[in-house]
Amino acid sequence: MAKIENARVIVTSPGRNFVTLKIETTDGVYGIGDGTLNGRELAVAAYLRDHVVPMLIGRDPADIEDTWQLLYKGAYWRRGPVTMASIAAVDMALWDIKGKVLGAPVWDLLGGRSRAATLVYTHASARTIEETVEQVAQLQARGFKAVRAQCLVPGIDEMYGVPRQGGTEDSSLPFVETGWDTSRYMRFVPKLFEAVRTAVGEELHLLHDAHHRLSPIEAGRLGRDLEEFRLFWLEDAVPAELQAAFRVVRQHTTTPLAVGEVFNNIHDCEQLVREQLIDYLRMSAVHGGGITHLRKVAAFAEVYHVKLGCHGAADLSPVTMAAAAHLGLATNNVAIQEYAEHPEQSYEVFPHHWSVVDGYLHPGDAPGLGVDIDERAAERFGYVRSYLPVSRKTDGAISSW
Ligand code: GCO
Ligand code: MG
Repeated sequence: MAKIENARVIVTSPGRNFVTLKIETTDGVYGIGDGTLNGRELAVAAYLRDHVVPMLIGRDPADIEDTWQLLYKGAYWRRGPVTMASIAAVDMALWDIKGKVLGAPVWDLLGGRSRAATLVYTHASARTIEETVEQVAQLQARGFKAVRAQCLVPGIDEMYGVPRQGGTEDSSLPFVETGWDTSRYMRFVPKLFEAVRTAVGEELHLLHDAHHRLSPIEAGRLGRDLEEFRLFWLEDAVPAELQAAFRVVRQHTTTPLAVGEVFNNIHDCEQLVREQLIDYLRMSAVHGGGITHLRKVAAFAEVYHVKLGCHGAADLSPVTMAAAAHLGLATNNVAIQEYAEHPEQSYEVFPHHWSVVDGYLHPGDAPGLGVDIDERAAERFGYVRSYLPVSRKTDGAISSW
């Protein structure tokens, strides 16, 4: 029986920070998993190094479910993004190892193909309606079938989803303070989608992310105002710590609703799914406890006609994108996958077999997850302390970013 001989945490910043766990076995096989938690990377690195790795040494890498249960129940302290991202890193690495040992891609181990490839959506984001429309049209011309549109609201200087003047959107110190004004936003977004829909026609799927900034009744109103533009989804309209809040939103609009990129456990969405308050669940493999847990979440959601459209921002590493590609191919109720291109240097650090072609994500046929880490390249990009922006309303009160 092979044993886990060694496990190492690699923190690297090829354009942005990524936390990767590399597990090596006595048979000379290794696997990698993503544990990146944007803005809190070192908490996961320490949790893994100081608490998880010592528990792994000597275990059979084949027993993925048992290891998952050990790390979840064995910690006594359950859930939470740091714990679940750490478990995810171990889980992905063990699936990677299992695939390599058996000579099969992970999608094959998960039950084989349930579709040809997974539909992806990518981002258009600009500072004016005209520029946003142009970007959406360019992405459509590049073959994307689904595009998320975000645009700066006139009267707000900087905000989520829009490139900052002279800088990247997030990850800086001192952290950026952006502004927020709900009334302006609510008046503006329907105008944005009217312009985009008129320009690109009926076929393209359009999405929008409200990034947790509305109250339930405001979200109901916005959803209703957007109905005529037939969005694929309105995302994170309301913070979902209070799952029952979505009852109000649901009562007021037929715009499909997506939520859950900050969820990390099946209990975070239990009521949302059971009461059919949402259409799409956004949990990802990295923040949702790995492939093992996300599969269970998908199976639970399938019973209630809820589909998966997993988080795939650039702060989720190319390793998580690999996990998403394998899950998407093998899981019937995966509807779409978010795809944001990573900084160029990160593909040097993480060579991979997954690809996005003509608007669809393919995992490739390599054994395991089909993604690697070039440790020498990783060493060239040291960790950079970074923070997500924060947001204040016009009266100075902190709001959700
Ligand atoms: C999305 C997300 C991201 C998050 C980011 C936080 O829909 O892609 O909202 O943009 O803000 O992943 O780290
Ligand atoms: Mg989002």
